[in-house]
Amino acid sequence: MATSQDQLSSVIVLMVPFLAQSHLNQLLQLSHVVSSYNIPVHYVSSALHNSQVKSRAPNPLHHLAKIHFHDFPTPHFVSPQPTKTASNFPVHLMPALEASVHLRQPFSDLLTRLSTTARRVVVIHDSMMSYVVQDTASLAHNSETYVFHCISAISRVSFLRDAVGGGLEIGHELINQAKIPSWEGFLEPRFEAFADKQVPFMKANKSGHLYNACRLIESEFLDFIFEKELESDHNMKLWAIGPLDSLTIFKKNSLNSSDANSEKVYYLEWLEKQKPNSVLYISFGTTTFLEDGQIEEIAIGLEKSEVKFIWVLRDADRGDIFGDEQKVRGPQLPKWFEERVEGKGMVVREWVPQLEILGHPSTGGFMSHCGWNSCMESMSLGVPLIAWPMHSDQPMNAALVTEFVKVGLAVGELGNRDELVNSSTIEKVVKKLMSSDEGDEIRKRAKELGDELRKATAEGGVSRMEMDSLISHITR
Ligand SMILES: *[C@@H]1O[C@H](CO)[C@@H](O)[C@H](O)[C@H]1NC(C)=O
Ligand SMILES: *[C@@H]1O[C@H](CO)[C@@H](O)[C@H](O)[C@H]1NC(C)=O
Ligand SMILES: CC(=O)N[C@H]1CO[C@H](CO)[C@@H](O)[C@@H]1O
Repeated sequence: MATSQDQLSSVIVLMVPFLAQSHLNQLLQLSHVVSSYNIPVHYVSSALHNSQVKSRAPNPLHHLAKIHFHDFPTPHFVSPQPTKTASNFPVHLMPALEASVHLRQPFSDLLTRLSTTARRVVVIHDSMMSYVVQDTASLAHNSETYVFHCISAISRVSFLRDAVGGGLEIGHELINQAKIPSWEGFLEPRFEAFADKQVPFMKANKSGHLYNACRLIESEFLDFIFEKELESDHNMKLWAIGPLDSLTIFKKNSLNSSDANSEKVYYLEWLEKQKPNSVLYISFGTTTFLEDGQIEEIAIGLEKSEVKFIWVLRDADRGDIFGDEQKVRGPQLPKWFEERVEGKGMVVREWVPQLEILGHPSTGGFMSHCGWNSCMESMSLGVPLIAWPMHSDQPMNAALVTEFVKVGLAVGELGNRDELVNSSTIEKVVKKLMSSDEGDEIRKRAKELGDELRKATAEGGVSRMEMDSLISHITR
């Protein structure tokens, strides 16, 4: 087979995501953006996780066809049921996350093969996949490697501050503020051990860093991070390419499921009938485990608030989301609940198109665990949040939303994770956001931010310019 001159003069991109839903999703979104510039994109993961990210993609399917998925096997891993942990971190996912190290050899083989077909191979990998891509520079001399950071800039700042011990060396007023939470206590040792395995391979042979963060929201935090990166290597290339969410990547209309499938799902149909801004959307993402007692407090609080709602109530993901175990129990609601709230609210137990719910005019608030994807989607769609962070970077995202950007309310004080959040706390915060003047003010700010973010990602906006700059650099 002859390799044409065209192919050799080209640039191809290999995306290497970490094997957790929120990470898989972000690099898939970046894949869509990069491929929209007519650059071939290869998405490299385990067969299981490729199926997972495709099955949950909110994007029209024909877009997925433009991306080359490479499905690699991983050894069998156990897929235990989620449980309550002291940190709230989903330790039950660790066997699946740890299986990622087995992608080192298949990735190397693929890289070696593809590097002969292009002028330049650009590897963009999750920071948690540094171990897997460690051989890139030695295997492919025409390669460049970029680290993709899936967390907000404020979370990264908190991490850097923790690393120097409580801000000792950081002579920066903003960064030392107590209202930026520390990561301390929000991870588990087993995950920290996994992250430590990445550290030796995080810095060497990297051409740059990409942050899924936006100057409009986090400019001071980004300045701080970029300054630190340039101090240690003044040639480092840095971009803030966020918000990378599907709304900003595809036109809103093409996310409208009624186009593809004329029968609207029941909860969207119900949403259609509600007043503007009257419905609270509740979802705690794919890694939150709630005890039955906590679910009951939420149920009582919601009923007492008399606010309309759509509550997505699902078990946390197992390591293998397609395994039979995933379907076993499901979270338990109090028996009385669904009958008593009939007409007032909906409990949904399936995977939902979150953007369609958030983008609907009837939706006026989002009670969220504050995963970074959820925060960006809510901010992009101008929906204010009730922040109920659980673990990892979620407390920092919650602080960003409530204390800095001021488009949300906190459900309560952090740090009381052994106690349940009681129904009266939930009732109060729900009423405050959904039916008070203060709530209306916050909603107004959220709408304005949504408008600005839409401009940022349109032609000439700050985020679009960063993306254009990244693309022209890798194709130079
Ligand atoms: C979705 O598409 C349907 C049919 O094309 C249209 O009637 C409806 O207004 C659209 N909804 C949104 C939110 O864009
Ligand atoms: C609910 O929790 C809040 C905050 O911890 C506390 O101040 C309040 O007294 C509790 N209310 C009830 C009824 O237990
Ligand atoms: C091929 C290449 O550039 N390898 C380099 C990767 O980084 C290590 C550590 O800095 C260098 O020793 C290698 O030469």
